[in-house]
Amino acid sequence: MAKSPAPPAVPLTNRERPADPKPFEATKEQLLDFYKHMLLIRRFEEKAGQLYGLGFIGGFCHLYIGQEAVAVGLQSALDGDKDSVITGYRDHGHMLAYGIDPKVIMAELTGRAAGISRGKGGSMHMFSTEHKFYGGHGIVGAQVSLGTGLAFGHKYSNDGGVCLAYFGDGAANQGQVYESFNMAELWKLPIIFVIENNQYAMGTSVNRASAEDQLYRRGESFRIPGIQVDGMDVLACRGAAEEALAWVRAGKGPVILEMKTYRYRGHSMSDPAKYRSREEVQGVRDKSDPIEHVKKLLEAQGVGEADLKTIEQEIRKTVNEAADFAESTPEPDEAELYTDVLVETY
Ligand SMILES: Cc1ncc(C[n+]2csc(CCOP(=O)(O)OP(=O)(O)O)c2C)c(N)n1
Ligand SMILES: [Mg+2]
Repeated sequence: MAKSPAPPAVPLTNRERPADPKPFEATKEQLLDFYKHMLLIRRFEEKAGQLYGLGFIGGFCHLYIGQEAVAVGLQSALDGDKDSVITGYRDHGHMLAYGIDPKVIMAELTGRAAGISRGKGGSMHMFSTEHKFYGGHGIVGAQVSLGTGLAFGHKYSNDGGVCLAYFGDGAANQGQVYESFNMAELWKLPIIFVIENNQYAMGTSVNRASAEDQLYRRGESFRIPGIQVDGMDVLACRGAAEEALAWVRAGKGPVILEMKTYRYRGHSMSDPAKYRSREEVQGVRDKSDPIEHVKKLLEAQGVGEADLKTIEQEIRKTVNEAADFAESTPEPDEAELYTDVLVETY
């Protein structure tokens, strides 16, 4: 017998969804704060790239240059006492956005005892439980399930917190992401799924790898609303965070934020970057650099060249001090090989 046609799906537009975000109306002080944080991430990452080249940093190292507005804009909206964050291996910027001391982050990169994971995690495995920052993960997509667990924890203990789980456009094609979406919506978990769509997963562009490349729609079959955001504009990022947080805090379940961004550097320090042209990268830098954008807004608000230069000098000094510290502070004691190792079952 022929099947009767399925009833038409309720279009998502008829369901309640978060309000369309507006650009955040920042005061001059807030704008300066965004600028300083983004510039710190940029200069820190440039220095990390240099230290890698000099052999001070071993293993993998993924830089966040170009994506600064995402972490700074979103995390500036969080409640530091309650909310949690989890991300993948491109994690230095997310830590700096919290205001964590650049020295302990750089010392982690160089594998020193003073590093934030005591030199045993390196670039991809940084944690700060003090800030409710749960890493730093090298398995693509794993942080989405772990983040869903963090959100379950927030709900279970009724602590009012929201989890911000960042992942990439490549990770968005991982199976566990969709198992997580299902549980998160089913149980109305307090989580914002942040897809940092920097257009590439290693050397594969999002259009080449994704049947649905409008990634904010990836939650449709789970009834999770999605919002596409200009991830090169820190005010748009903050504005989107405000709407997403209001929705999630009201107990309405998860939201997906697709942040349209771009990474200027290779996937990692060992990427030959043969899959895109220099012109493509330069074009984005020239047209939509997130730091230049805020610099122009500050200039329009009367912040002079001299003030901007002073900020730049201060940040360079901070980063140089972090690098000096990371090069000279001691490596972990050999006995550390036997600490933080799980030997029991649990
Ligand atoms: C489960 C798993 N598969 C493959 C890899 C290898 N790998 C590391 S990063 C990466 C690309 C991920 O790209 P994306 O999610 O877009 O994040 P981005 O690097 O752009 O931040 C791949 C395939 C991995 N680490 N884990
Ligand atoms: Mg990517």
